[in-house]
Amino acid sequence: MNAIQPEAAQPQAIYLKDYQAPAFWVDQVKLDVALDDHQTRVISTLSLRRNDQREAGLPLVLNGQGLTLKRIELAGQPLAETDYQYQEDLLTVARVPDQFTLVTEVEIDPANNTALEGLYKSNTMFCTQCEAEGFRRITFFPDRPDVLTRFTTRIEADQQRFPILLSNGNPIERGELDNGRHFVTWEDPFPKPCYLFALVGGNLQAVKDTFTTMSGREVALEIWVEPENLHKCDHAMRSLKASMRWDEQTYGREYDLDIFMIVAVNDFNMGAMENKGLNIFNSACVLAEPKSETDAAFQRVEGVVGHEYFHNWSGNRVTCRDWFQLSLKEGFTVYRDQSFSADMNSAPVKRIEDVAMLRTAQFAEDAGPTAHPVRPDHYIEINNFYTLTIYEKGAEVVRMMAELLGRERFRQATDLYFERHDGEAATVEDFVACMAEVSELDFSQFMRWYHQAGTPKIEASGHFDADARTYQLTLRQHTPATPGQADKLPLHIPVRMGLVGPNGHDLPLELNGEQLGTETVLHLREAEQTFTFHNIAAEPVPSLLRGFSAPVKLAFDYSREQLAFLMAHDSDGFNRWDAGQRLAVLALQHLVNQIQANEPLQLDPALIEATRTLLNGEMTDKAVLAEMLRLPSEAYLAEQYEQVDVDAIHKARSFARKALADALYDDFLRLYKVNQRVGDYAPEANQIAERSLKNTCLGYLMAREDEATIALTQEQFNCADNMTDQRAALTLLAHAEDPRLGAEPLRRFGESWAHDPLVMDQWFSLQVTRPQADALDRLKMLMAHPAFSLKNPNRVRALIGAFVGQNRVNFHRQDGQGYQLLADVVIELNRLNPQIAARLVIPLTRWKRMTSERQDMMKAQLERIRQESLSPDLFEIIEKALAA
Ligand code: B3K
Ligand code: ZN
Repeated sequence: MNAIQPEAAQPQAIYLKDYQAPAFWVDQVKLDVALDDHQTRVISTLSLRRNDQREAGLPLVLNGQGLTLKRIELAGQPLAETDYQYQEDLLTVARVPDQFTLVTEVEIDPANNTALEGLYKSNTMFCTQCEAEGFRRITFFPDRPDVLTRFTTRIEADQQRFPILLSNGNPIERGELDNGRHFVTWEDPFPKPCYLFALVGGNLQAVKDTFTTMSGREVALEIWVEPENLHKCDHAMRSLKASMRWDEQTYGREYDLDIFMIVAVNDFNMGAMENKGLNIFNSACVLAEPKSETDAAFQRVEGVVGHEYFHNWSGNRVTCRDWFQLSLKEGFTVYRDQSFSADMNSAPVKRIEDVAMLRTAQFAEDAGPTAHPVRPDHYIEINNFYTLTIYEKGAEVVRMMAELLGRERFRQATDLYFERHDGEAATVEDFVACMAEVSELDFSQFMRWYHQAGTPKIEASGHFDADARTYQLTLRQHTPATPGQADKLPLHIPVRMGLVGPNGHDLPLELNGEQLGTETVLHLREAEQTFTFHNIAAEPVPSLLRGFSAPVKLAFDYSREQLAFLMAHDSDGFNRWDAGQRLAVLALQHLVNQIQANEPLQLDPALIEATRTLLNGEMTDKAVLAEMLRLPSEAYLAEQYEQVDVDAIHKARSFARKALADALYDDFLRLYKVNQRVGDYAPEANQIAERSLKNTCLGYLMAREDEATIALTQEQFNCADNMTDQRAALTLLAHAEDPRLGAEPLRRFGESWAHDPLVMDQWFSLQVTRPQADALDRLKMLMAHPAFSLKNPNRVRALIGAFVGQNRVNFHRQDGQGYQLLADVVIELNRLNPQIAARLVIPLTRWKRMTSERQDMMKAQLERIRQESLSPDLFEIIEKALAA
């Protein structure tokens, strides 16, 4: 009774406009899962009921992928083979009553599931990943988010190998069976879509705690890990409790079940998953301990624990009607986790980091062949749409609405949304309707943010009229064409701004006879709009898009003096940083020009002076200072060009680092020394800031590779009592031009951490991000390392992902070997793990931005991949890349 699989047909697109409500509801599902490595048996009992909103007499159609069907019974009677059909991943029963019970028994093979979707094995444990469409790999079901069902799950397994058996909700029964097996039954009182189902079986241990909710209920908190990781859970537990309190205080959201569990697994496609009451995490996003994890890892854990916890309301209690609405839960939840992290740490730095990421990676997505709107209108493989556009740009869209409403009304609007749609599957329109209702604002033009892909560009210009005492600010907006969307309409863009007067203070703003204080939000709605400010005595410097109030590219022809002035005086911390970035971009672009013209290189003295001022200034926020000292990344610089010269950009940036270090050696050294901590390590904001500043300084000093700095770096590597400092030093040694500097430390480090996969991921990464020409050879060597496996996504990301994404000069080697290696890996991963393959290939799809010889080599590799029998994931991406 195996599925009949026809010859691979071309994968078809699904359209938002074709949405129809489900033909059947599932009031209840009882699952009975008998775990076995290769022959797991799943018996499901579905209580089905016809949706009376749909046409009469529709057949029952259930999803099911790769299932071996053993038994099927309708209303207690076995179905004859002529009564149903199982083909092309669909089980169809033509004639069914209006209400009935369907029992199916299937067999699946978790140990051979390398796609890591559905039920699979990671090390010695069983776990699941069902979002978006993994549940159909476990049993037959209407696998769509608008079918909400009550789940009861009985799990049985060998007691010795799998003493811990977990699922969603509360445990209601457990017992021992013959043959050394046992079972536990879980019941989830909240109806949920099947993508939130989870199941875990393993030899796990837990760190336990409790949380008392705002209404006084006690919730049991458990973090389940393999025994060797028990000492790495404290930070996640602290973060969980902080998240729970924060969501009560900030959004009035209380946790609903009596137990909340997190499980750490080593093999995971994404960061984590918000399954109801049973979050499953990539171990890299939950485990953290000072000796083995860096400050960045601690912050990642806090952010991801928060994100998944916040989904309990934004995603689980109110879920999505269909996958086109993905940003409804993801954009909103990212906005929530960003605000949470901002409250827990340095808020300006959090904003700077988020924007830096958006402006490099998301803007690049917007400008490439896979560009799509925050709410796409079609897709082939939904897993390809867990993108920066859905998540990060989606969060920016929510942030703009929060900005438009103001804190209090935004809270009223989210209260209304949670209350009105609790227990429902909602749409983006439902969410925006709550914003509109509470604020009485018109969001119809704003909705274009959800429909139009691409990064809008605002060209701003100013005109000061001394006689009339006016300052005219003209804003022109334009969104470039993206695949499938040639013409764009003007968006409603909130532009937060101020005018900085010659004394460095914000001027009072008078617009259309209205006094607006010293800062205001301009509403740009037309393609071009001019705003005239009155009573302006002297020429101001405009500070535009404060706090990055909209996800756009803003161009204004600032002079270097104006940028240095804003760097020093802008009252908006974000724009002070941004002015510094703009100044650095100008200086680096100038170097790129010199390189391309074969001229001698000279770094803009204005950048040196601005940096000197920073190093000697009064800035108290060390975390912001560290950010301000950081030069724009090569990826961000690349974004400034239509046609990217990777080698020139790399050379320019390296030259600038060295030039700054030469000119400001004493200042960097002094700051490095001043920021040596006394006392015990703690992953708390002040210390994190200090380490970040110290290691940024050391990074500059090491650009010189002089003896004194080498000694300093070696000492830091040898004596550090925490991974942040140790890894910073190791990276500098391993990236040094002289390969001998890194050799011994790398060997020692690799040996002492061989037992810890998360640290080994770092060890792999920092070797292949080495900018020198031997990086590709090292990559090949490391791929042959016994600890490397294409089956582990973290390892693949640590090695191949890091090389491709963070080592631009070497990925884009002139001989094309970087491209070839990526294509080789992608072809292999296409068979093993299509999701990871489709993600990894993205840099190759951005060929259009490269110079022509590189374009040809990149396209040749894409063509080579296309020759394979492709998964829908890869098919969709490759087709888009080659159609561009
Ligand atoms: N919702 C999950 C992502 C699932 C990915 C499916 N391919 C994690 C998150 O965003 O919280
Ligand atoms: Zn999420």
